[in-house]
Amino acid sequence: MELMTSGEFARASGLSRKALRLYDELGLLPPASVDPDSAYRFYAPSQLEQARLVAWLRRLGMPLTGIRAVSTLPPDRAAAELAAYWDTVEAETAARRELATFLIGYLSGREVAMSDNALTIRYAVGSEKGPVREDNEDAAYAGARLLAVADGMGGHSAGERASAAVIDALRPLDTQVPDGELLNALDHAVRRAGSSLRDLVTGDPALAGMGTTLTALLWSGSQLGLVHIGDSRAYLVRDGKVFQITHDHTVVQSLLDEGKITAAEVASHPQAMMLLRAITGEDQHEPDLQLREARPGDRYLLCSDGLHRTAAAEDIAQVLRTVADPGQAVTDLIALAIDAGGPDNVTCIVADVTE
Ligand SMILES: [Mn+2]
Repeated sequence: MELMTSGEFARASGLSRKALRLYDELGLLPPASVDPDSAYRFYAPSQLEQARLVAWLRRLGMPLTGIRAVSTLPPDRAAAELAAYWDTVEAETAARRELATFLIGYLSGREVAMSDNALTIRYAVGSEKGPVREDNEDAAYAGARLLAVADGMGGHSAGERASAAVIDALRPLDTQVPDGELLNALDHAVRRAGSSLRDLVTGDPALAGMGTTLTALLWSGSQLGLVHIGDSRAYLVRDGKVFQITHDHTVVQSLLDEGKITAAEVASHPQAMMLLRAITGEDQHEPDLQLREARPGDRYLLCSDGLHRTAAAEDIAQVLRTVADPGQAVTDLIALAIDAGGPDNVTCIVADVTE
């Protein structure tokens, strides 16, 4: 068989000699022979088809390892490999398109339309200072895709500023977040919230010691991301049963978990109010993150400790099970806390999942 010089082969294949040298270096198209003295490269005419295919696959953007595999296969198997490669590209592109659309909405603060055959939520929110406290340090947000409760602490308005800053950091998430990104988006928002509290303390050292809890739910399709830090709570009502789905980050809860105190001793414990984790201006505490499946008929309650420390668990459950309208349920829950003396601010969000 007559070999072709690299110049002849370049002309016949429509590729430059530079490209042929590159393909050789990359192991995509080794020459049929190389002169040991001159290092000139020679190609077989039977390599022309492979050379043209390599050039096409490069234009397609296929990675080198894929090109190496496909370009040496018989045509029917090469076609099948290529089809499989392209399916992967389209799936990845669809996921990236969703992520890009979300980021455009997130950064611009504008809702960007995406296909959404999701479940929707019917929600209501309420927050009361109560008769004892001078200020309301709780903050809440309720929107079509995001529900959040934050309970600030720090005194002299610092608690109010902490809870408000954290809600502000969460608010841009009330847009369509791709379901694969729910927990990333929540984690990112909590880190942003921590940074904004650090900035507040740097700007005004009198705010040192400020902090806040955060319990928030973020929806996408039928998936639900939950972020939680501190002693606000989330409950799920499903099939008539009430489940607490967050774990308090408190000293007493960990003593209870370790069996060192009993449930009856929790309320009267001297460290009953002390948090182990919160979003603060000083330390970066890790939030709990959970991914959950939402079902039509589910009901969620988010509340600050002003409800669950003050009202009896069975009374809260009774309202959640029997009061169908979310707005009325919020009113009734807040009334439970106020009727019990309302020693703390009380904030509730009730959300029903519907088709
Ligand atoms: Mn509170």
